Amino acid sequence: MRVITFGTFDLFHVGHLRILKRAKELGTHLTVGISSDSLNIRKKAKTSIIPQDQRLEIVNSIKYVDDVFYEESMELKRQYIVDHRADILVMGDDWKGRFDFLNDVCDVMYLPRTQDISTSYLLDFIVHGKFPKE
Ligand code: C2G
Repeated sequence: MRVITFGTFDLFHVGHLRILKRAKELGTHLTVGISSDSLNIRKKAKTSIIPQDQRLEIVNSIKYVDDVFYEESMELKRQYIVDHRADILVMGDDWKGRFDFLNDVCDVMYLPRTQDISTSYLLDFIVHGKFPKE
């Protein structure tokens, strides 16, 4: 089974690593679409800290990952799934329900996020010296 997932993977942390591990365990081949810098600005009105070529290089070196490409547009998800012959789309449950419309081309699964770590938490810690929950 071929699995595909998408993400920015900015300030790569263990939450990112674990979703890639769990995604790979659902099949035998994992493709990862790395949100391009321009997509991030459109999607989150945010510039990622780590540029796209470095984010791609990091994710591509993870042992669970077989293939990477740049996700240039949210609207192209169906095309990416078909082009990469994916049987399963995996997303974190922060996206729950948002990609159900793609279940005519693949199984759509949402996995629980790792608690208490995220790029925003890290940034908050760097900027304010504490995690949001403290
Ligand atoms: N993630 C996680 N646990 C965390 C943080 C992130 O499981 N604590 C997961 C997210 O749910 C996502 C993946 O790690 O599946 C990448 O996270 P982001 O870089 O924040 O991805 P995002 O910008 O939401 O991009 O087309 C959709 C997107 O490109 C998803």
